[in-house]
Amino acid sequence: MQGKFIVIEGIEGVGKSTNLEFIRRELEAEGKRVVVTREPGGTPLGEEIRNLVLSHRQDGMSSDTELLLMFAARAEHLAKVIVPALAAGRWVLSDRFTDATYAYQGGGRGIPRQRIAEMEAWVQGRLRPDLTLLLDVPVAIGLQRAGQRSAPDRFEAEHTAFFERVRRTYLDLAHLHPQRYRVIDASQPLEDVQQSIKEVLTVFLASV
Ligand code: Z5A
Repeated sequence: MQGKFIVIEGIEGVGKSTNLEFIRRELEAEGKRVVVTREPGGTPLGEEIRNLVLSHRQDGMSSDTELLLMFAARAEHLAKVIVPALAAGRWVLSDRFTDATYAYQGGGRGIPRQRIAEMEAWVQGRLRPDLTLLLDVPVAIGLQRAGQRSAPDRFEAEHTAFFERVRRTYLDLAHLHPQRYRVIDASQPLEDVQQSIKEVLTVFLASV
């Protein structure tokens, strides 16, 4: 049987990495075989692209170049990891996917939505996540949580207004795709966030 594709999204610092392991454990406790992966990245080539797009060596990269690199990494990720895993009945749990492109390159950089939709159709065909967990926090909280770490990468160095547009785009996407989106208030204490995630997973698992 085909596996399921779950994606976790949100602005930086919302707690995606923190909650990824929690979700993996919940799914494995239900007997699912889980592949945990991330974007950009998830393959050797994709990780090289990740280094390119995050690095300050590439400050000034054009928005279209950035868009194409995100989809190049994604094409490799789909071909080498996501599609084979789903076909083998595994559940794929990804830290970000194409909605990050709508949010960052679309909302953040201003690339027209239609152009991203064309690339999405070309690279993915009809493959979309079965469930998207959007961890939502006000930008100030996300930046404050992320700011406790090392030097900011090329995206993290953006201004608050950029992240406000990214957050707005994610919330718009959740409104546009209510069948697969679940929005979690990630400004709550971690135990409450994980309780909310658990409730969403319980309903999802019962529905598949
Ligand atoms: N990008 C793009 O532009 N286009 C695309 O198509 C794709 C990606 C796929 C890399 O992503 C960049 O790529 C990203 C968008 C771009 N840039 N940005 N910004 P990434 O996902 O690897 O990087 P990130 O978003 O910067 O992730 P992050 O900063 O590591 O955030 P996180 O994983 O969501 O947060 P965390 O590390 O789990 O938590 C941050 C801190 O908060 C940590 O100390 C936790 O202990 C703490 N935390 C977590 N939850 C809580 C709660 N509930 N309360 C209190 N403290 C908490």
